[in-house]
Amino acid sequence: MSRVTLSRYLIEETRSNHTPADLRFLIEVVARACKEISHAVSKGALGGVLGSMGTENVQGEVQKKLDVLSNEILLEANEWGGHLAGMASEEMEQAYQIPGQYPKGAYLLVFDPLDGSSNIDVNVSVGTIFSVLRCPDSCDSSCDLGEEAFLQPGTRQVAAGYAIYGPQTMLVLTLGNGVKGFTLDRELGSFELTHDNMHVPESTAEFAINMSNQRHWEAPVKRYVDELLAGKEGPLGKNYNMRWIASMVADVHRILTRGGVFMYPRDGRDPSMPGKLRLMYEANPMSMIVEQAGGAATTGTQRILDIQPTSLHQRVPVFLGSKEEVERISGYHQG
Ligand code: AFP
Ligand code: FBP
Repeated sequence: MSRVTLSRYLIEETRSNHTPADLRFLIEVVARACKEISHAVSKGALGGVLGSMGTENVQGEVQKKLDVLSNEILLEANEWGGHLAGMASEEMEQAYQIPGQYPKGAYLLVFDPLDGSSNIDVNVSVGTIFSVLRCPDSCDSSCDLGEEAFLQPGTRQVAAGYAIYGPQTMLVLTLGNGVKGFTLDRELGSFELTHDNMHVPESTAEFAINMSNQRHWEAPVKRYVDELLAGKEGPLGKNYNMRWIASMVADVHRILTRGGVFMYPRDGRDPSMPGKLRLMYEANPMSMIVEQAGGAATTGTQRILDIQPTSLHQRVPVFLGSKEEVERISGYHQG
């Protein structure tokens, strides 16, 4: 059987599902940037990319060299092509304006350039997460793009994906009709379709949560995790296994591959911080992917994709993965 590259997949999508040509171009450019990031990640100490920059991002987190480099790679790759009206990144306080010498396009690109950055220096999987929205009509080519243009619920995403830089580099993508996984062929330099129909099994026996925060969780989360830990002897009647990679990309990739539930709940320590994960850069794109793969994603009380964002760097509690488990968690929140 002939191999299906990302380019071929996108061209066929244009023909059969009328994916616009500029969206196709956008995805190709993002994929090329991810190849460059993958290359930098794989060089590690040899490329001088490990360690911190000594700066903090808008979230008050110490920036790693690779955080900053990946951000620059994505900005530079995407600013000139004429397909974007603007970009927003987890690493930048404000929206990125397309420089005046380039034309503007119909889309907005939102990304977390390097997710799981605590893993970089210890040689464990990291990733890039991205989300594509349409720019509201009110922003024409002459306007300076404000934060409001980006504040659209996740249901409006026209595409979402992530690249995982692990033993293999993969690009996982949804254009709103299922989830496809492409593996980077390093010799050819192209992403090849290897996972045609990624699907999250409805039920699971695996969960992912940072257990060190247990004492700060709310009652429904405590109850649910206690039941998981009780195993066969508990009310759920089966043994569960636990995995925590500290990179949402890697944890979600495992769930897309063999099922499971991923949780980053609200934390009682700081009432002004409803969870750790960012709605626009992490929760929305991952929720679209998981839903497109037959799973579910909620804050406990609301479907994540329905949230009307109020700010670019907003945080939300996240429970996503196998439907049965996510529904149980939602039920406990309602109860
Ligand atoms: P970064 O955005 O700093 O890379 O953090 C990644 C992340 O938000 C998410 O990918 C992980 O699931 C989570 O942090 C890990 O958090 P812990 O530090 O609580 O393990
Ligand atoms: P494999 O030999 O099957 O790869 O197992 C690996 C391993 O022995 C250790 O690398 C790892 O610490 C452990 O299993 C993980 O075990 P658990 O499933 O209990 O988390």
